[in-house]
Amino acid sequence: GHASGASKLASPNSHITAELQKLLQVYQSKNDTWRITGYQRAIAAIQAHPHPITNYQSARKIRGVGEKLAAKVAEIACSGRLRKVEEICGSEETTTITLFMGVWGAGPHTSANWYMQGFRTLEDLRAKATLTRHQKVGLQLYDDLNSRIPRAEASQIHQFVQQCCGEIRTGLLTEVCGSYRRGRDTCGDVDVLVTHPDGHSHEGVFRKLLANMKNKGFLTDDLVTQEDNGSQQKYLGVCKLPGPDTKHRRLDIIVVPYSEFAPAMLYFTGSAHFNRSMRLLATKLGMSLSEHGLRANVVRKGNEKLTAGCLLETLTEESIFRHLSLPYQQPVDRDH
Ligand code: DCP
Ligand code: MG
Ligand code: MN
Repeated sequence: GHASGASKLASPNSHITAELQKLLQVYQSKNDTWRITGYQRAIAAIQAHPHPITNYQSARKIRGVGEKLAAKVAEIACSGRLRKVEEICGSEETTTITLFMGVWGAGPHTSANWYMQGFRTLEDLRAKATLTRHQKVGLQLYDDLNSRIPRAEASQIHQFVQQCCGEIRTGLLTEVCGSYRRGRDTCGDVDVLVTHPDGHSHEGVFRKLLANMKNKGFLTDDLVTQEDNGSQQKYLGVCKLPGPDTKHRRLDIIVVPYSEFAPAMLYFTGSAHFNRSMRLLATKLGMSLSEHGLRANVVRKGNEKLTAGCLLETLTEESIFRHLSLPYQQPVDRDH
């Protein structure tokens, strides 16, 4: 029913999983696959647990939580934190790998490798590391790209994109999604969705829009130029508003057909964690949710889909919640 569905999205144990997530990140940076799998499984199970976990016994009852993990869960439940997290997260290795992970395009694997090669500073990377094109951009713009974007500036960036849209075609619809739409005061990047309500005039917009924004000097670097995703197109890049004192900012743009507007907006608004919960719920109901749409009567064998199911009509975000028997959640309530 409604209540049980909603409780799956807002876990009473998120303070516990948040702390375990930090340990998971450490293990990811070390490529400790055994622990990574164990932690991911346990975190998912704790997140799905409908009741607050307050002691060792109740933690131990959860599938995937063994003795050692249950002791950690109990410590967090009791003291609000984990001593082990503080020890490890303060080490030189972790601090350095975290620094390296701030280079756009460098994940935990690459960062750990750089550490193993003896690099300790961004200077070391500049001078000695083998860098991809993305990582060069990420390193060059390290400070800019690692500073949060104030909400007002994110809005200006959106307006700039909107104006560029207006110059190439009338009637294009743009929405800022991501953390901005969830009401955050600052954003990591700006996520702009572009579509056209007539159902077909979004076609050809992607290339024209990028060309227009490049002409203006607004787009300064491409990270992922064109990621075709079915009928949707995605751009990841760097922009800079006109003026001497403006910073380089990460900008993501997706152009989608109007028929996929609502599921695309739901996806692009996130949070990523909210999306995972919602997709998991859809799966449990024999449906399948993606940025393209919601499908019903999907038959699965394990993780494999045996039938594609049938596409449900999803003209609005509200309709997607309704199909899943969930009460509607405003974007600000999806920020977890
Ligand atoms: N998204 C997702 N799964 C991912 C990455 C992204 O579902 N692995 C979706 C949900 C995100 C949205 O795309 O909210 C935008 O991605 P961002 O990386 O821009 O994340 P946010 O906008 O949520 O946060 P930030 O302020 O860091 O940009
Ligand atoms: Mg974002
Ligand atoms: Mn983004």
